[in-house]
Amino acid sequence: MKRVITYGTFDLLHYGHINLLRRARQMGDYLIVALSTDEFNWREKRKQCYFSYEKRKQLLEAIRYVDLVIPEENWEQKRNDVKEYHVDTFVMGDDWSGKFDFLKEEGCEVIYVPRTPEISSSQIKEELHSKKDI
Ligand code: C2G
Repeated sequence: MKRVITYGTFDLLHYGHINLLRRARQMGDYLIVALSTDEFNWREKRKQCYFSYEKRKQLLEAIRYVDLVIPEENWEQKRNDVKEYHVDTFVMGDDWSGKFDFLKEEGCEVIYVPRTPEISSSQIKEELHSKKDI
């Protein structure tokens, strides 16, 4: 069984996230999503999520491409995750291109896929906010 992993916040789930998850799942037989916790998002990315970790986890677990959701609590856990979950392939959008190549040292394939253009959780928030002001 080929095991794939990806990491992210996945707030305000949108079709860009779904494209990523579908493509990641198509690279293997089992997809693990390491979902950024609320604490990690705020401490490390200064991201205040609209949905809590539990709600974002619930949404991800409802997606046919996702087999397991685990918490992402720090930047350093990836190396250990790859070993602990016997991961064969690591996939991220290409906005992260090159950032995680060190995982190849663990015998893990590292693939960056093109981001879906013109959609992001922050863009959704901004556009909804500006509409509210009309
Ligand atoms: N993504 C995409 N296309 C978009 C938006 C996002 O392909 N239009 C991809 C991102 O490249 C990423 C995944 O969807 O691979 C999740 O995106 P975010 O939730 O924004 O994740 P991010 O905040 O980048 O956190 O340790 C890695 C970090 O946790 C990634």
